[in-house]
Amino acid sequence: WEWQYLDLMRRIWEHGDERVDRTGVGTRSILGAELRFDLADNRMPLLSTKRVFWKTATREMLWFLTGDTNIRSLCAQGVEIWTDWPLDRYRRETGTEISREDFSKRVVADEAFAQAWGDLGPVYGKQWVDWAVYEPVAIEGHEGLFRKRPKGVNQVAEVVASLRDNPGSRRHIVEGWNVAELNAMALPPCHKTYQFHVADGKLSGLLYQRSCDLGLGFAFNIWSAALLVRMFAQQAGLEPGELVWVGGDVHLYLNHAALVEEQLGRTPSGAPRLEIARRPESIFDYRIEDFTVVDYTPQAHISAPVAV
Ligand code: THF
Repeated sequence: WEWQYLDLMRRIWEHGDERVDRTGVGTRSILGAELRFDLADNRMPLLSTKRVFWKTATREMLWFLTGDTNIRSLCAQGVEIWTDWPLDRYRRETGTEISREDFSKRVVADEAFAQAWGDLGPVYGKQWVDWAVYEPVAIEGHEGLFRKRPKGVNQVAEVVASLRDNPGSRRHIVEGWNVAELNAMALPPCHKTYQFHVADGKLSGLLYQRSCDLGLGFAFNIWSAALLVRMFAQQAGLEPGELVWVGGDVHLYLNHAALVEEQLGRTPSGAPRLEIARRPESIFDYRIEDFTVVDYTPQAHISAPVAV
């Protein structure tokens, strides 16, 4: 399967439309791509042509499932993949020179600071487990009044239930793109729509990703999507089926040239698998210790800068 990825990378690098993007870094970009991966035998789409820190991606996924949108608990676990956005805002709004390391330390040590500066707004976790619902209030003389329900929609819990109760449904969807709240998010969701499909006792998943940083984020996004399918499958008593990844704007950042060249020169090898040690009570009870990857012998990590 990894050849599908490398072929896509080559195609974009050679033929993508070059433009200056939101971040100012510049990309080569195409619209529309599809990759397919068979999750049978616990196999996982973990790139072998560079080492991918799957535990970091897994911690991020578990953080999404808690509904948390503050980077504090990530930083406390040494996960810094979301730190650059709050850091950027802090530097911009206060004019303070602070290193990423010091910022992250302060977020962990100082709760009030974390509350003021560590929140990303209503991003993935919030939308997944607590999508805000407004209902009309009937007060005479105050028509058109709405109030927010104390608890929003838990899309994740609802999908687990619908997989069990109505497997043939075409509505097993977890959606991150809450149009009315996009402006309040540090970044609108990239991996915005997950859809699940049951056939023959197997659970397949489709991720529609509107924007994909193919050199950096993709490795995380495809791993996490597969992980989510595995957790849903286990919770619903189904075997893992297929993962379908669909990209919208799929791009390579121009400052990833060295990564692209290095990675395209490498040959995929091996078939890593994910073992899940136990079946937790619910989809919200997984812990990092539950996951073990076996048969993963990647080539060296290739570091590349993230565009903020
Ligand atoms: N913005 C951009 N430009 N690219 C992205 O991939 C991206 N994301 C999230 C939100 N905005 C994005 C953030 N996710 C890394 C990985 C995922 C990220 C952000 C950064 C990263 O730096 N990975 C390194 C090292 C990881 C580590 O420190 O352990 C890597 O080499 O993989 C995509 O969802």
